[in-house]
Formats: sequence, structure tokens, C-alpha cells
Amino acid sequence: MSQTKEIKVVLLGVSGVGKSSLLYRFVENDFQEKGQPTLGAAFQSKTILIDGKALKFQIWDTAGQEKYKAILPLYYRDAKVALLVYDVNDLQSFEGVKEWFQQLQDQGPIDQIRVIIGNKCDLEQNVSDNMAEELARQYNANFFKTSCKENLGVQETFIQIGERVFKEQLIEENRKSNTENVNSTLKIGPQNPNSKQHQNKPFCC
Ligand SMILES: Nc1nc2c(ncn2[C@@H]2O[C@H](COP(=O)(O)OP(=O)(O)O)[C@@H](O)[C@H]2O)c(=O)[nH]1
Ligand SMILES: [Mg+2]
Repeated sequence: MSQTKEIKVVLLGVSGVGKSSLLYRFVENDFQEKGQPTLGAAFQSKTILIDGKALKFQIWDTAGQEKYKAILPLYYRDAKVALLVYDVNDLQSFEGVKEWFQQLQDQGPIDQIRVIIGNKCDLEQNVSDNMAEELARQYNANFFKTSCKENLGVQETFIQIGERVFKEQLIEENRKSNTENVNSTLKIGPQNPNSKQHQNKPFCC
């Protein structure tokens, strides 16, 4: 089997939206009605297969409380994927996602994959899908809805993130090999601009 690719993922969002529950559902496929508040940050990993290729998610779960805000750049700065979680029942938590986008635009890595997750979709919805879709468009992010309680959309979200990771990797590899090809073509091209070969070449545009 080919080598396992590893990526760092960070869970962000205000307290109580279900970040720890998402991690628990994804890794242990279980749910706790009364979760414990996360202190600082916690880490867990899980490997899944996507089209036969192994992808290891190293997931950092952060605490949403204000007092931990100062340490969060340590976790998102080198994360390939940021999961911005809100509670579909709680409009205020969606404002938290907007604030996170601002902060990541200012201080996060440029090539980070950003994903909006509307959790608790088993509850009454007070944030419309339109609002989340619009935000996702604005920031070139993905948008998924999940319920950790009912086990809806969690595994699917991680699979789709993995597919995007491999797709971007392929694009990057193609771009690199194209650049290498162009460089080697340039090396064997005419070195003297006045050479006959150069003069006879049809000029384009
Ligand atoms: N109804 C419902 N409750 C959830 C869901 N996910 C998490 N919760 C509950 O929401 C509360 C906060 O969850 P937690 O994972 O600790 O949130 P965090 O502070 O963002 O890590 C807990 O009581 C969870 O049981 C969900 O999908 N549906
Ligand atoms: Mg937590």
C-alpha cells in the first residue's frame, strides 16, 4: 500500500457547538449527552481510506472559551484544514464562525482548507442554510451539516475533506511537473536569440 498521508486538522468555534462531540463521533463513533468542557486543547487521530489511499487525520480540538483564545494561533497556524463549527440552533454561534474567518484571513495559512460545519441538525434550525452557503462562497470554503447525536454527516464530512485534500495534492503535483517540463524545455531551446532557428519560429500573439 502507498504511504499514509498525514494532515493536521483544527476544530474551531464557540463553546458548546459540539466540537469535542464531532471528534468523538468521528474517532469512536459514539456520543455523550453530557460532554466535558475542553481545557486548552486535546488531540486525537484517525486514519481512513479514500479510493484506496490512506489518510491520517491529526485532529486538534480547541476550547471555545474566551480565556483560551490567545493560545489558539498555535493550533491553527500550521493546520492544513480548519473546521469552523456552529450550532444550527444558535444564531450567535454562527457569528462566531464569521469572526473565525476574519481571524484566519488575517493570521491563518493561505492554502488552508476551510470547512463550515453546521452541527446539531437534529434540532430546530435557527441559522438558514443560505446564510452558511453564502459565507462558504465568500471564503471559498465547504459547507456541511452534521448531527453528532444522530450520527448524520460526520463520517461523510471527513471523507469529502479527504477527497479535497487528495485532489489538491494531485493538482499541485501536476503543476510542479508542468513547471519542471517547461524548465527543461527552456534549457534545450535556442540559447542565442539571433540564431536561425529562433528567427524562423512562427511568432504567436
Ligand atoms: N442535540 C444535539 N446535541 C449535541 C450535538 N453535538 C453535541 N451536542 C451536545 O452539545 C453539548 C456541547 O457539546 P461539546 O462537544 O462539548 O461542544 P464543544 O464545547 O464545542 O466541544 C453537549 O451536551 C453535547 O452532548 C448534536 O449533534 N445534537
Ligand atoms: Mg469541547
